[in-house]
Amino acid sequence: MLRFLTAGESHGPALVTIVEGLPKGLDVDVSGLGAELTRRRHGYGRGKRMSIEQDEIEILGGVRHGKTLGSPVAVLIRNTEWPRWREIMSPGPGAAGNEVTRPRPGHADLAGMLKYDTDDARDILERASARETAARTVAGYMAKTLLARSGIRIVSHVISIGDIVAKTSVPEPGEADKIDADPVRCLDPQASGEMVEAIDRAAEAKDTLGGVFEVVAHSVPVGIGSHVQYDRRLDNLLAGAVMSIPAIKGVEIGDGFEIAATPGSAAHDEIVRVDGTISRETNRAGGVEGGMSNGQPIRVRAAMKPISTLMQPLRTVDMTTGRADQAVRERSDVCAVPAAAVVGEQMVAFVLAAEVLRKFGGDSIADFETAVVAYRQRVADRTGG
Ligand code: EPS
Repeated sequence: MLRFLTAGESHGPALVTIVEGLPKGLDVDVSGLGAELTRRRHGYGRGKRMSIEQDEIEILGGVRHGKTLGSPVAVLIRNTEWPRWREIMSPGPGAAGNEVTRPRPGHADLAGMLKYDTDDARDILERASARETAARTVAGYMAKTLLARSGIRIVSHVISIGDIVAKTSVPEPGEADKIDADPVRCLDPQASGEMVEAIDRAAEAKDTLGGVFEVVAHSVPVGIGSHVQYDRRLDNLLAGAVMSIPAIKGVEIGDGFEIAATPGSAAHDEIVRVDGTISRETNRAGGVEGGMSNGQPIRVRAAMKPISTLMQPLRTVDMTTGRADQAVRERSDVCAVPAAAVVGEQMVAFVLAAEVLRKFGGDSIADFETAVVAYRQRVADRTGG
């Protein structure tokens, strides 16, 4: 079973990721990890910290001479912000300061203060921070490396920011660099320019913006996931994993909500035979039918709410005085949809890696590859592919 855990606070000394269940012999190196972490820091609309911060990575276990050992892989990402927070966030004795007593509507602050019985929402928000997604990216990078060995490629792009909607088609893996080069990771140049302007306007108005991104997984073999139990359905696993990204409020697979308004005759992907090969002309289902991959590209979209830290704060109540007040202001991002799309890739990659490993097993990467190749061949023999 492939699994990962993360630990660490946003302004604590470091983040830690432990990934267990990877086969032996997978390439893992600090420069590859670093490049993936850099992709997540980019994107127009992010706060100052993202330009200051360098993700300092150290592999602590599970890797020898650039390859996994089959044992748990542990990775440390030092927070370069830590020296400024040494006293306030000290795991040992320290000095109080910068307490957050005025919870932000939309953030974990209030529910966390009540649940964990604290007057300082910093106890909550330091972990609820999007910083944690850097640690997830470590796990996602390893998942992607494994998926690449089975021919699966993942790409993401931004569909909308605020009310600006891109005119785009489903991106191919070969377009990944072009998407990364765009300031908002959008394939429609006109919409991209308008998104940047919308972010500038929001920043000026001391406001924030959300949006929608899409993650696409190419060349996923048919039959990943299963119809037999609710917790083995691939769409369940994908939706849950993507929904777990901070600030995500909606997830759809394929044409999702749009399909609900479409008659059955126009909602499905007819099965056709072209030059002897069984295939589909459309992909409304987003590559998943009956809880299993169907061999088409898997498309997962997510809606991100606007960031809840506002420079023009909303109304709240100070939890120490009980009086009406304004929510706390903290340095934050104006828009993090482009970065969230990169995190979406990580979560989709992790779910797919866990499910392909469940199907194909293998303690070594060679065993894994042999099983994948044999299965793909069997399916191709049946479908004429
Ligand atoms: C965040 C606020 C900002 C973001 C941070 C998430 O950090 P800071 O409070 O230090 O300015 O930059 O995102 C990250 C640090 C990251 O790595 O994604 C928040 O309040 O959630």
